[in-house]
Amino acid sequence: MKIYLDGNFVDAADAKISVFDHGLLYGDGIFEGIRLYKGNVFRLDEHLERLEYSAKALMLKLPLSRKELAEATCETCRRNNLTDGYIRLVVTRGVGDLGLSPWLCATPSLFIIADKIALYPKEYYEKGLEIVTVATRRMSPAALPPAVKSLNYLNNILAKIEARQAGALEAIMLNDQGYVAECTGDNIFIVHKGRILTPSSQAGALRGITRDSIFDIAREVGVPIEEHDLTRYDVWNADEAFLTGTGAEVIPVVKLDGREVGAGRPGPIFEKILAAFRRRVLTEGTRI
Ligand code: PXG
Repeated sequence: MKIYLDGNFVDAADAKISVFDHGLLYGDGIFEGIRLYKGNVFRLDEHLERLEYSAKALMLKLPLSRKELAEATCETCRRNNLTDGYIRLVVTRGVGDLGLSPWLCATPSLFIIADKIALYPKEYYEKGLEIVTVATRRMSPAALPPAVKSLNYLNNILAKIEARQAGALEAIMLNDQGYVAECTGDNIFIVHKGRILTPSSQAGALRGITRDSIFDIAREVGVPIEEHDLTRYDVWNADEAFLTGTGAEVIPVVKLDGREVGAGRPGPIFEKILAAFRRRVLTEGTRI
């Protein structure tokens, strides 16, 4: 496997980052997880735009332009003869002395891994996920804007541990006001009386690229969709619920906190959305 690392393609065994990199020492860095479908990098431009927004928020200067980043991403796929897979693009603050200050780091590092993806087991796409709400809250925007896709995922990792301890594969995280924010690595949607509802980024949801595509799909299939504050009660009493993310794609939720959601099986609006999503992943984006 060839990894893009700061302008060069190196073998995976040689793709190494310094122990003085602030991405490792402080989680000072950003990333994107991107999907490749039959030679199409899904919504690459949108991913790179979000990367630029994350960089701006952290006052991190990206080492390449958007066009150059796109080219490096596609070239990484080509070098690995990959037509389907998962791309991880990471920008770290770079090497610096010990000490928090980002100004100690002269040059950011950029690496791109293009690899296979491990999805949720197939059966969950057919029968749906049973998830739980966990005690760990989504980071408050007053502490760190949740829209920044940073290398600080401990908050979500604590929630993931709680989910596993409760026997669930995914968990809902609430924001500090107690409203539903999102899951540990996925956005959440519910269907209520024919409308699709999802928490806003102000409520703590990452502006997911898959989430964005659901807005376009809902318009295409003629189902009203809007951002709305949601409580656990709203999800318990929804007709349908589903999660979206680059890794998970679109996956149904049939139980939350022991309560069946809707009929306890994937619903008709979910099925419609999923079918449209499967069509779009082959056409929306950038050919490698
Ligand atoms: N919320 C959070 C907190 C995420 O990390 C999403 C929502 C969905 O966004 P996209 O843009 O992917 O539709 C994410 C992204 C993993 C993994 O290994 C998950 C994500 C990113 C990277 C790795 O589970 N989810």
